[in-house]
Amino acid sequence: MNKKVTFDRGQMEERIVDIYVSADTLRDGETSTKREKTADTAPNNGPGDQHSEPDSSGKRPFLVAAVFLGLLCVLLLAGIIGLSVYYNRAIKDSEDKRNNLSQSCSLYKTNATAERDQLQTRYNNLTKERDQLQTRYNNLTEERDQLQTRYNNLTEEKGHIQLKLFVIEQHCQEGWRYFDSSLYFLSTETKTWEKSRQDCQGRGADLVIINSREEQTFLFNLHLRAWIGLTDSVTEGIWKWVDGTPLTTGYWGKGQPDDYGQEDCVEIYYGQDDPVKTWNDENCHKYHDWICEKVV
Ligand SMILES: [Ca+2]
Ligand SMILES: [Ca+2]
Ligand SMILES: [Ca+2]
Repeated sequence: MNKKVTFDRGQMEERIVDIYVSADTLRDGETSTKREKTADTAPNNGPGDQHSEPDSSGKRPFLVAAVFLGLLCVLLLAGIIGLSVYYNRAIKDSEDKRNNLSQSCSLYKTNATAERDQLQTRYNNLTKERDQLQTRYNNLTEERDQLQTRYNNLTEEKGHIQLKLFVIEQHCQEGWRYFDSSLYFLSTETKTWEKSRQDCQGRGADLVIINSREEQTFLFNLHLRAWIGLTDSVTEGIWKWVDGTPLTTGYWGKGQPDDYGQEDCVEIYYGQDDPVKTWNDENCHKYHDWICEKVV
């Protein structure tokens, strides 16, 4: 029995040994051999020695675990410290980048503001220059329009003058006289006042109307006794020109008009010394030369 027990204990110890061998496979083979020898000699020892060996081997796993846990804790602590350092460095780098970015933004904002102010100043100057140019353009446009109007008027006047010169030249070739914008036809025969007027109208004119002292003098210097376009045949004493206008200034000769024997038509004659006192009212049926006038 004892052997059996011992044998059984031996088996048990062998199993225990096997367990520790498995746990200490990383240890060297010498130590394992010693344990096996010890297990082989264990049946020769007393009961007290057989119980002390298993107790010493049973504490080692816990020691290994403690060491392992300690190492694990050290590794964790080192990892935490490393992460903390990395985190702090990352935060510092981030703050540095943010500060740099903030400084860059501030500088960019300052430059952008200065550039914007310069552009605004240029814009204001260009706007002012544009307004001045617009004002000059408006003035030049107005001046151009005025010059264009003057040019048109001068062109029109030139046309009138050319036409007037053509008419004057043509009439002068036909024996008419020109004075102060009027053409005068001097008859070469005698007729009554009414027939004389019809002759003038047939020439596109009428008996002369004396409008000024200068015209009176001009006619006086022609040394003619001739009918002029003045009559009071409608109302005695109310002298009117052939265009219907009333007489305002008359160049009557001395004692005229006298309506001697009903004289209702007027002649100009040159037998006086004073050129502005040469008119006489005369019988309209008498024959005299006549003077036609055409205003050009
Ligand atoms: Ca006249
Ligand atoms: Ca009369
Ligand atoms: Ca008379």
